[in-house]
Amino acid sequence: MRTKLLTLTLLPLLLLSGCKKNKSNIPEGYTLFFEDEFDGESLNKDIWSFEIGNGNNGWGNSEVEYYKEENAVVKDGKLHIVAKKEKVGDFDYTSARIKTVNKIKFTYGIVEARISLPAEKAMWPAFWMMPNDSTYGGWPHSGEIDIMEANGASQYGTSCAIHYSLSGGTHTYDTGYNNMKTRDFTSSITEFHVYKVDWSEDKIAMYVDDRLIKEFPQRLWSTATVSKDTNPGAPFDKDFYLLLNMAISGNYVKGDMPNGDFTSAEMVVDYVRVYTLN
Ligand SMILES: [Ca+2]
Repeated sequence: MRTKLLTLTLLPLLLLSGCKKNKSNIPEGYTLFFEDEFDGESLNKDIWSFEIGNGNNGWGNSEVEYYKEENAVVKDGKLHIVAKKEKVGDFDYTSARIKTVNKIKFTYGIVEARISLPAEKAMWPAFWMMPNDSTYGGWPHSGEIDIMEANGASQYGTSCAIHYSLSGGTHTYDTGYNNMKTRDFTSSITEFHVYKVDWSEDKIAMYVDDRLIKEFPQRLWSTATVSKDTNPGAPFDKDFYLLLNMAISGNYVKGDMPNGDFTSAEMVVDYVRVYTLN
């Protein structure tokens, strides 16, 4: 029901933001549920909310940036998430992190974004999804879907992952790695690629430029708070929302810090689109 209401609310927005561009690309059997082409002059706050600051212990990951609104810039039809050497309080770096919590949320669908990433040490850009209501409990019990993460020091690699909990309560995750060099790509993460998840009751499949990187079947995942027998799709059977951010340093890049001459780096997002099943 919630999904239907949201679709109706978004209809004028979809018309305005130009579904003309990609109508022919809608996967068969799917409907365009949401898109942001970043055609305006600022971030649409009916869609996105900002996260500000450094969270708790660097957002739980020992990240060193301070997130600000000013570091998310919309221009030339694209969103630029700018990581900078810039002092704010005790922090030496700034960046941006945005999310659609309580605004764009859905269960199952195809989610994709066209993104270019900086090949810059200590940068940790990500396109991911978190549970809107955490029905199964706090992280990791309600799950996390990482469509794309990258370590800026690795110019040809991105990864994808799902996080969840085992019956005893332990956090666990499964990952897939995309090496652009060994997959016939001639380009690096700095060029635009489409990062995509096909999320259904049966599987979560991750793609880069329509090449399958990893498929996570339902039998893999679980949550400690409900039985697999009664809730086989849990925790990935509830509404999730979208996030885009670029962290600096942190666990994923093994605590790497930017080079001494680092000034700024950009993660550029051309569009984000969500298709849901008819
Ligand atoms: Ca665009």
